[in-house]
Amino acid sequence: MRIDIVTIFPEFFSVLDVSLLGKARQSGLIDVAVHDLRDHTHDRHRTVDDTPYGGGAGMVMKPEPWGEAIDSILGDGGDAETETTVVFPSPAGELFTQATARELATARHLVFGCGRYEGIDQRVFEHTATRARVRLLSLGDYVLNGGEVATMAMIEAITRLVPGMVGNPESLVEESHEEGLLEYPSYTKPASWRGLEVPPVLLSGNHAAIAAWRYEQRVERTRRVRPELLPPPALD
Ligand code: 97T
Repeated sequence: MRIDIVTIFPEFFSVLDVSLLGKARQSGLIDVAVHDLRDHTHDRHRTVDDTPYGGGAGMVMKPEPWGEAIDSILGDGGDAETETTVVFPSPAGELFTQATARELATARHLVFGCGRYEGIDQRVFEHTATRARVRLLSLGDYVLNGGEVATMAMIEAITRLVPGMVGNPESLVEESHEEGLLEYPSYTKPASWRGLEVPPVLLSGNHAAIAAWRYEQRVERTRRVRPELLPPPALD
């Protein structure tokens, strides 16, 4: 998988070298390149934003540097690059979920465009959509200063699903959200700690009883903290 990141804070992504991703990068499984949006400006001040048409607070990112940066990554676009998905993290996007991560983990080429929070000129999305699949994706209902942190979270969620990334494939499917339920509570030794006991069923050696208890814990925890994840109750 090839990943290109466009940002005004390229140094932010240096952590990719030391994280789990570093190994995958070295092995050639995942190839990440970070691009400074300001390298695609041509004025003395390397300007990437301007005041919004129609007025209002804040600044909007200018289309020209984005156009050049996207051109340089996609090539000059003789053939429509259908194999590429360009992701713009945005509070106005559709929700990024485990299903989105699973889908994007099959892509050959992902591009992440990190905008500042006031946003990017709308025509950048329209123009990029003529060259690649474009997705505006939100991590959730809160506001960040820019797309960088959201991009890091999405890259981690996506790349850990790329075949060959995780040693034990079972550890991928059993985790929270993979079956639409939250994870069961985990315990390790000692069996008694500061007066708190590990649930006896986990020490019983009864694998069917353990599996049933864990499933019950997942359903109960999901009902308690994330009821919207459960299927609606039957009407009859
Ligand atoms: O708040 C943002 C600003 C810029 C880019 C993305 C975001 C965001 O993404 N998920 C939630 C908020």
